[in-house]
Amino acid sequence: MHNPKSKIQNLKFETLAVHAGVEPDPATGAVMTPIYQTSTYAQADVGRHQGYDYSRTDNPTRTALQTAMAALEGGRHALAFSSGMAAIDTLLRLVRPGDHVICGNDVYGGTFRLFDKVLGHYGLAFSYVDTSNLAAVQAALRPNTKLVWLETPTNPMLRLTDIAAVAAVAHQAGAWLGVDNTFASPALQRPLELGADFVIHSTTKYIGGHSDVVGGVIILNDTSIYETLKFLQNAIGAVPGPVDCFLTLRGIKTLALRMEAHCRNATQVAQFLADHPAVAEVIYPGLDSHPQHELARRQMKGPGGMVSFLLHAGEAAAWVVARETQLFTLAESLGGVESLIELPAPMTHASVADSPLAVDAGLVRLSVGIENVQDLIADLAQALKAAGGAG
Ligand code: P1T
Repeated sequence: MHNPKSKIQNLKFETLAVHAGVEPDPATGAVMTPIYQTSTYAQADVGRHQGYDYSRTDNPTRTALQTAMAALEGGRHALAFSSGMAAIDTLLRLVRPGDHVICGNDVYGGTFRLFDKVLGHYGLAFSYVDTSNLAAVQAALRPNTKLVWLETPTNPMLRLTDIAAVAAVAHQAGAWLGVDNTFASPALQRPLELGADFVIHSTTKYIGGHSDVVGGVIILNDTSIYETLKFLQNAIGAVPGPVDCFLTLRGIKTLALRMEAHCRNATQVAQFLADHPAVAEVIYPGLDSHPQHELARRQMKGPGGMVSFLLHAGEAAAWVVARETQLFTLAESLGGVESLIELPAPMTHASVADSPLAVDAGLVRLSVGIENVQDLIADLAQALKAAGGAG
């Protein structure tokens, strides 16, 4: 079939987002990847099939999503999963009992829960350190450290880690570096190009972009580790269904455009909050006041769509703000076109309570959407006014 895409080299990110993984369907010429809603495939003879024998093992809609994600992260291979947690869990099967993992001390509550409450029981040891402090990472490395795991920006404190610097010290110690790139997306940051061994995403967030699908993905370059992970993907079976793969692929096409709008709006929202008398602290990598503003400029193409803040009046006022916004929906998750607000301590990070990762009870987290920013600011202004009496 005529396929002009293969003749053009070094496609830019916006072009990859639209085209990567998407080829006219060989059976019909359908321009959009069909939803191959099938569990199994007819075989011409015993063991003789067209590359697909069972949909836990492989499915063409999933193949298209995996190809697209590998291209977007600049990696050789990608594997898709039924959730971000399933992707992380499958990746952690590379680590064996007796091995040690260094994990950032500010990560999604569910990641800490998986490490601390599930995998810890299978003989894996975890240390939680501030990975933005290179000396702290170095000090935590042990002879049996197999993996350094981090988010940048982190959830929910939006701290950054210098990926290239941590990759160098991890590799010197014989450990892998895995980066959860969910908050940045490959439109803003490509960790494999900075030396990371694995990138994972909760594709539920910016990759899908419309809050209508849950999924995860691992991207990597090493072909022999890919073969192991491909074996694990099939053996464990936490795979996404074809409709979920289709929805995620559709979201990807506008990723570049959406991330520009998220960054633009979040920058203005962060500035509005920083100037507001009720607000004690705004955490946003795009503000000069962010302690790693310089690293953000160097490592990321834009500061992202997530903003966290604290109010002078504390936790009670934070609850009022979260209740009173109307365009910002009070909900967990992030990265969709619509704006969301939440309080990490009692919501997304409830599982880190009473741990060294505990989050300030008054912290408010915004996922700034792509609506008109004046409407978003007006919504926050009225909610902050309503919170005026609280505290
Ligand atoms: O929800 P799931 O697709 O399984 O992804 C888990 C996950 C992994 N990594 C990061 C950085 C995440 O933020 C998440 C999920 N986070 C939320 C639901 C949240 O509101 O923070």
